[in-house]
Amino acid sequence: MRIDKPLKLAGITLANPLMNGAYIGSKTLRDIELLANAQSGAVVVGSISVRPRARNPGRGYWLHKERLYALNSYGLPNGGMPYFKRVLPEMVRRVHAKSKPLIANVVGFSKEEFVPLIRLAEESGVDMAELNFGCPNVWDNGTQKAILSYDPKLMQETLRYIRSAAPAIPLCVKLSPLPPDILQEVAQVITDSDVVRAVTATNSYPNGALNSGTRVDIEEALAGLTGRSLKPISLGVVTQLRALLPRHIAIIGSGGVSSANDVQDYLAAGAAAVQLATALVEDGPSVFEKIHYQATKRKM
Ligand code: RRO
Repeated sequence: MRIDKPLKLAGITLANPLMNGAYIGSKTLRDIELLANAQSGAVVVGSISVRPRARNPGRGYWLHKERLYALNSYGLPNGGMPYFKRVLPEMVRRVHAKSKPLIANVVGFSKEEFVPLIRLAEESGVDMAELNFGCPNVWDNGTQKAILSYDPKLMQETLRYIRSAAPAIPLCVKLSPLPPDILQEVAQVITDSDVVRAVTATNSYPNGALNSGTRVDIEEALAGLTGRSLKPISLGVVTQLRALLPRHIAIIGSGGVSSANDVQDYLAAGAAAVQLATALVEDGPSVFEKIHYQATKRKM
């Protein structure tokens, strides 16, 4: 299995199956410039919300001392539509200059909010919009905002509304790690939606508790779990989705990818491509080069 060969995903071409996931280092023009120069097959920008958002108070990110997992609670900080109206076309130019597609991860707090975000992506020349249905860390006066992934009915309504707006670019849905019963229902909703071309599985596992295994600053807070411990869970979701979704819906695996072996596991489970986030926080964009090097050595 080689990873340095082009592939098609939802009609767009990638030089290889590696890309960053939307993460804390994929939000500004400077971030996107760095990612454009990395040895990935695509770049993801975001998450982008309608209105600008500040970070949640506190550190935002904790790594287990033996790197078994990370926890994050940033709360979707980003410049919102005002910022991305200005910079998204330039982000597209810089990523296309490296012969890669740009994927925009967008998040609405209602079905209506997704549409202007998708329009912004289309008008800016973005190649695919990834709908973030798994954002775990947004709280309002002590109440957590709904995580769409766990509410198939709301997801169905949202996708129907989006379909009626006739999006002009392919759409991908990024899901949370789902338990088996909800997973089957969600797979059916996505299949029936007639508007989804790809699924990213998975976002972080919501509402992990900070504890003594995290390195510093133990606080009373809930946070999304990512990294190595998430991998078997996400890999299981990919395996189940691949069996349930029709072949024309591609799967992007995400959760604990930091080596060629991880990539191979996701591709073997039926993913067409993979996203990295925690490994990028820890090691920076050179992790892509490391994976290509490992893949050559392993004769993947
Ligand atoms: O910003 C975050 O806290 C965050 C988001 Br929007 C997300 O989708 N997943 C995550 O783990 N953190």
